[in-house]
Amino acid sequence: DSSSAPHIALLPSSGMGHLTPFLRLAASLVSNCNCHVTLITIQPTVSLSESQLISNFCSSFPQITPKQFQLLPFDPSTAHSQDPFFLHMESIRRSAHLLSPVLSSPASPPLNTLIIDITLTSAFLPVTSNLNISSYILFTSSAKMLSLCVYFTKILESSTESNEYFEIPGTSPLPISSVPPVLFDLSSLFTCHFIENGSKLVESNGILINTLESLESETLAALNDGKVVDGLPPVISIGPLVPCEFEKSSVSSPLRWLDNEQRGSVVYVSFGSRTAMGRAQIRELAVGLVESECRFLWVVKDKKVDREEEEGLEIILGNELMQKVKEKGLVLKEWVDQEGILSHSSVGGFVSHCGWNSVTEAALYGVPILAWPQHGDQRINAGVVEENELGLWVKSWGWGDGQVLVKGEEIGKKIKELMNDGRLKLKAAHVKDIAKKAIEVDGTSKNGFSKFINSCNK
Ligand code: BUP
Repeated sequence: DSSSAPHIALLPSSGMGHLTPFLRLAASLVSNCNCHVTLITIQPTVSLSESQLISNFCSSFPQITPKQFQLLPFDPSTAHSQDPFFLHMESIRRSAHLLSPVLSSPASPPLNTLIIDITLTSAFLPVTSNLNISSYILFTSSAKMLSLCVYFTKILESSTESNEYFEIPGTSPLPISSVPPVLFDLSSLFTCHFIENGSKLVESNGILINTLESLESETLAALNDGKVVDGLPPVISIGPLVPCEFEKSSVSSPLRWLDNEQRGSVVYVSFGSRTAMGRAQIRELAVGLVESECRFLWVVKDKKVDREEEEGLEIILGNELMQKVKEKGLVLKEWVDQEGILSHSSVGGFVSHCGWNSVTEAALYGVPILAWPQHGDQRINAGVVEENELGLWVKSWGWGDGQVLVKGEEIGKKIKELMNDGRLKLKAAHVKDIAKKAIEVDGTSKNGFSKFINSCNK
């Protein structure tokens, strides 16, 4: 009954890792829950992929109202970060007071909820109280990472921490070696946002999280039972958010190449939308892929922001290595249809940085992961992968900061191990079954959506 369906506005943050789950959520609210949806589109975006995805989304969903949110001019030298995505988040946060006028025009039905990206929480919660609407936060990473986010100030205050683990009540010990290194620099922009957002979460009406309940049931229970912090609003797991048709248009697809490969024989290699490995490590990875004796589909990124990519892979690898790579696999330096790849029957393994969206997609399609976390939340997410036996993780490979150069020979061996591990394949297939159930009627994701919609209508 769409007459009682709420009107919900969504405010995504910078980068594909944030925009993608927001648009999947928006699509689900419109198509499965009959909601009225307003999408706040931030101008300009950092990457080309973001503006392309927004435009594809808007043409696929004409019933959604896009509202442009033009950012104020911003001088990056006034913020403590070099990362274009974090700087963009800061610029959105500094423009927060401009959102009220954008949302206050009369709407039918009237707007009753704003879903805010976790990175923008503390700056935009006041907007929802001005407009007298509910506020929900979308947490785009794992529940384990959420537990760190809400508990982090307590860790800073406490003097009793061990040198090896952070103890977050009700959850398994978190190795300090998995904590995002940037959090040890209290003056960094990321850490300032993390602390402010984490401490303001209690003031929201609820937290939606793109995780699969059964992968993280213990952590979710601790969060919801008030064990981690007192007074946290409901944490509702709505994951895995499902990839949609609009993500496919106008992106190149190597699916035809995969059609000619044998079932489960290809390893897919990608480190997400914002990780550019150092060139020496890219070369070792190339050697590793060649030595793995597996067929591979490798997506290479040489620059953090796609607009800046210029050099062909020949320049990075040199002609001889490039030739060998081309004989054994398909290598691309462009945006690909990851969902199409992970759901293809020829793909049998995924070398991944463990960005949370990639982990949820691997779970949904039952593809075992070789975790190679590079920065941020990715070691914490790799821990979730390892605990659930959705993949392997060689912890000694370290962060992707260039301090450890992992040799090609070792990479090749691990990939071979990943692709020949029958037990892991079964485990991953089991996770896939659970993920499919979660999105069916009465599944944890479907029930999470109902709980959220019901609370919007109260
Ligand atoms: Br690259 C790439 N095609 O070529 P993560 C990524 N994706 O569809 P990240 C493509 O972008 P954060 C490509 O399926 C996933 O949904 C992929 O998000 C898609 O990692 C998304 O995995 C990438 O969370 O973001 O980009 O590093 O750092 O925010 O986790």
